[in-house]
Amino acid sequence: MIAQRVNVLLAFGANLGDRGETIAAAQREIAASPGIERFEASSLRETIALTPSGPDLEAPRYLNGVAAAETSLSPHELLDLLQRVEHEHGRVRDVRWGDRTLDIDLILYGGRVIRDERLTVPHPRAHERDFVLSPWLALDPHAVLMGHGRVDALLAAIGDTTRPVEGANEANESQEGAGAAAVGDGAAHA
Ligand code: A4P
Ligand code: MG
Repeated sequence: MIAQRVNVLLAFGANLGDRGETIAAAQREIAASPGIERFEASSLRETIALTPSGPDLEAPRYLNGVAAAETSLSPHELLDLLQRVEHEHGRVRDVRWGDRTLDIDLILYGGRVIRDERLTVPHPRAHERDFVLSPWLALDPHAVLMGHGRVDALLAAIGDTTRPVEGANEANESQEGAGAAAVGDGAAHA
């Protein structure tokens, strides 16, 4: 029997260490993992650190990006993979929303709504975060966030404070629209 594959959207963030290399290495590991297919990463954006008390211009800037993929993993198997990759990159959990070498969030898992002790999906704060919406829109101009609507409209409403990564060359730029099929069908429109 062929395992059913589900469209997922992952978000990556790092504000300590070699941020770009950490995210790139994590993405390579996830893309090569069993149960992950058609992995498609956005370009990265330079973003202002958001803390529980608001944007912090003094904190180290983040690099953020998203990736669309198909998976035959269950939501919790996928979270296990994401947390294993975070851990391999030295992620230490201490301060909530504190500085980190790598954070990987599951934004969407097909059309599923999940609320248990380990997972809340769709991610409850994605709709109000330019550092998620901006790279997602670059990857998929037609993206829709389940429960909230079109990503272009959401981003226009909150404003985009993110910036392209300085010195990013064309190889780092997203392949515009390439992720549309992976995220646009099912996951995003469910
Ligand atoms: N968890 C529940 N739902 C999910 C999900 N959809 N994806 C649980 C991933 N994990 C999920 O996460 C705490 C617990 O959330 C996990 O054990 C998992 O079971 P964590 O990564 O240890 O802690 P955290 O990331 O500090 O907390 P939280 O609430 O997930 O924070 P966010 O929402 O991820 O925000 N500013 C900029 N510019 N860029 C950023 O990327 N990120 C954050 C973290 C804050 N400020 C930022 C950025
Ligand atoms: Mg997190």
